[in-house]
Amino acid sequence: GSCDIGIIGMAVMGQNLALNIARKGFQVAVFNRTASRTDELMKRVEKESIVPTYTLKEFVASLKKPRKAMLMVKAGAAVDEFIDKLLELLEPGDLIIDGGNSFYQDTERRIKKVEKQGLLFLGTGISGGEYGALHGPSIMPGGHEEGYALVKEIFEKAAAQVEDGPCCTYLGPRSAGHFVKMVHNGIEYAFMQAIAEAYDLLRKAYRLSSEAIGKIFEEFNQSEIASYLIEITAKIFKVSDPETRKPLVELILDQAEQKGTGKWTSQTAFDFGVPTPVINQSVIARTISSFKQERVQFASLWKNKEAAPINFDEQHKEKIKDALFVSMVVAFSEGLHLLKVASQEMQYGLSLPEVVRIWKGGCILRARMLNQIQQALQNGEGEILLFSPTFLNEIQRRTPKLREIVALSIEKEIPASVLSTSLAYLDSWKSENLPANLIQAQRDFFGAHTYQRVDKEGVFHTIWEE
Ligand code: 2AM
Repeated sequence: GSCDIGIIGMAVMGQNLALNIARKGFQVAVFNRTASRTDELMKRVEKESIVPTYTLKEFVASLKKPRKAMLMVKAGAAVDEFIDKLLELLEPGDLIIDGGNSFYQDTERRIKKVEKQGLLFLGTGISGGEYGALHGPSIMPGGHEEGYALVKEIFEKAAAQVEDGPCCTYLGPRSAGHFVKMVHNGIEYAFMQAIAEAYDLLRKAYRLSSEAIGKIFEEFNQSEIASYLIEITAKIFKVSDPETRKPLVELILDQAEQKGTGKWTSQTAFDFGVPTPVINQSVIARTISSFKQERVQFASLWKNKEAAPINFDEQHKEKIKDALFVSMVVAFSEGLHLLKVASQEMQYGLSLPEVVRIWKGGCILRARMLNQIQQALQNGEGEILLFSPTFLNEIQRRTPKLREIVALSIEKEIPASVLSTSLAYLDSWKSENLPANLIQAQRDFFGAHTYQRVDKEGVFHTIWEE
């Protein structure tokens, strides 16, 4: 065969990635279970650069050796099915790449299976949505380093480009790539929820119109919180429904869905003993939103009263921006903390400055503040980003504003659980004393779990009650 790489799975991400790679001068074989999607893609391209195939055998035969077969199919069973089928058709030395959002433990299992047969495997996170896939995503590969060498040129050319290089680098062995992508998505959940809460305050506490809110986000996107998610938020408020002419966002049912990457981040953080409350809370917020009917019912039982709106001025705008800044830094800090601990536990050997570098373009998390974060990590400032001298001042200066915004949400009875959790997280870290002494006493009381003392060495147990 003559193709430099083959892609299986011609949903939008797969199609766009194939087009992107083909445009960079590579020949790409494509395959999809349902042939119509392959045909759909072929209508979008100059022939030659993309070779449609209609059986897996034909797909494999069209690939140059060592063959590179990339899966862009739905995470889960479909990935296992294709790996099994490919293992029958490929040869030792060939490479299988999983470009989906696979759970890292699945990737651990798959890589063992693939390498047992002498083939190479890469578990690769890809972020950037449809647009990114076509114009340059952030690519997060992990697995066999020899495998990466086979696709380095293709991936690095297909990836988004920023001033310090392509947004793609080999991250580490086994599931390192999928782990990093999972955490990326966890942070993404937190950003989205923090932004949504800011929106909720703007519309409910200040009673601003969608149009006015859109303008505020547009301004935010010229500030230190400039980021892809702020940018698309500003754009969303500009779109109106063609039928009713109302802002479309106001007509969208307030039930958030999830595919699991945020939940996995939280579950994994619990497994590794890393506190990620803001990420956890953003998963919970989506889950609560899904109980729409129940919320409607409870709201009518509760008989909410509408509070009088507050006048909105520049100061309020600054406060909300500062609150978002702190929440965003906290979300990054939590995610990076998890990556740091996981890298040790899983022996990924992750370079956190490199992780942050490849998040600077292409991906959903791209944000102006990543430059500073990268700098702080390169300087080796602190185990936890919050502690870095670079961010300490930035956060300390803005936290009183976050506190005011959280106080406002409480007073106005508007849930802002991610913003308030960001604050509680900061307040916990900066507490020299937490009430865990009482927890220890309770544990010792009912379960003889023992405790340590602040004034002397040793392990103690007390008969608290005769
Ligand atoms: P389809 O077009 O044949 O449905 C995203 O859903 C992509 O994953 C699509 O390309 C889809 O193929 C593919 N996919 C999902 N489940 C699959 C399965 N069990 N077997 C093969 N392909 C699957």
